[in-house]
Parts: sequence; structure tokens; C-alpha cells
Amino acid sequence: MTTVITFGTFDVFHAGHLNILTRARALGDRLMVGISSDALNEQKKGRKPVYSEQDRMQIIAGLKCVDGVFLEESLELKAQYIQQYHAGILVMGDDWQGRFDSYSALCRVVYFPRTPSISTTSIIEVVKSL
Ligand code: C2G
Repeated sequence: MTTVITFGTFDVFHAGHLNILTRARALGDRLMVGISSDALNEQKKGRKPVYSEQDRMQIIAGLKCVDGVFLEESLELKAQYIQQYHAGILVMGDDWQGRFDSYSALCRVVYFPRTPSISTTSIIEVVKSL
């Protein structure tokens, strides 16, 4: 059985998020998703997510392609999460291309191209302009 693991904030859930999760799940038998905590997101992006970490976890856990979720408390804990969930494959979007290659000592590392023309930031801008 191959477990796939991926990480993200998944704020204001959209089709780009669903695409990468569906593609990640198709690489193995089980998909575990680390949801960036509100505090980690503020560190990474300098703003609070629109949806709370509880809501983001609930939304991702409810998807057909997702087998389990956990809170990602720090970018530096990936090795621990990979081992804890016995992940054989780490999937990331290609906005992180090369950044996680060091984990290839622990598991296969795969980067998928981002879905073009959609992002949480652009959705927030559209909503603001209404
Ligand atoms: N994504 C995508 N296409 C888009 C937007 C996002 O494929 N148009 C992917 C990203 O590449 C990422 C995932 O969806 O793999 C989640 O995106 P974000 O919520 O922006 O998460 P990110 O800030 O990249 O968090 O430990 C790493 C981080 O927690 C990753």
C-alpha cells in the first residue's frame, strides 16, 4: 500500500486545489493532507487565512480523494510527518519546485504543475471588487 502525502493552506477552496489533490491520490492508495495552521500561514503569507484551520481541515477531510488530514504546524516538520504517516510519495505544486528535494532520501518527491489562472489571492481580489 502506497501512502501519498501533500501539504498546503487550501484557503477559499478552488478547482486548482481539487486538481492537485485528485492527481496526488491517483499516485497511490491513500492520501494524507497536511493543512497549514493559521499561525504557519501568517508566517508564510503575512495574512490570516479567510477560513479557519478547523474549517479548512473539515473541507479537505470531506473530499472523496482524501483519506485523512492533520495540522501542519511548521514547514520544517515534513520529515517527521512523512515518517509518521509512512508516506512513500510527497506531492507538491511546482511553485515549490526543487524546494523539497532533500526529502527524496525518505520518499519519492513529485511536483505537479499548478492549475493556471486560479488562486486564492485572485479570488479574494475579485470578491473585494464586487
Ligand atoms: N495549487 C495548484 N494550482 C493552483 C493553486 C494551488 O496546483 N492554481 C496547489 C499548490 O501548488 C499547492 C496546493 O495547491 O500544492 C495548496 O496551495 P496553497 O494553499 O497555496 O498552499 P501552499 O501555500 O503552497 O502551502 O508545506 C508547504 C506549504 O504548506 C504549501
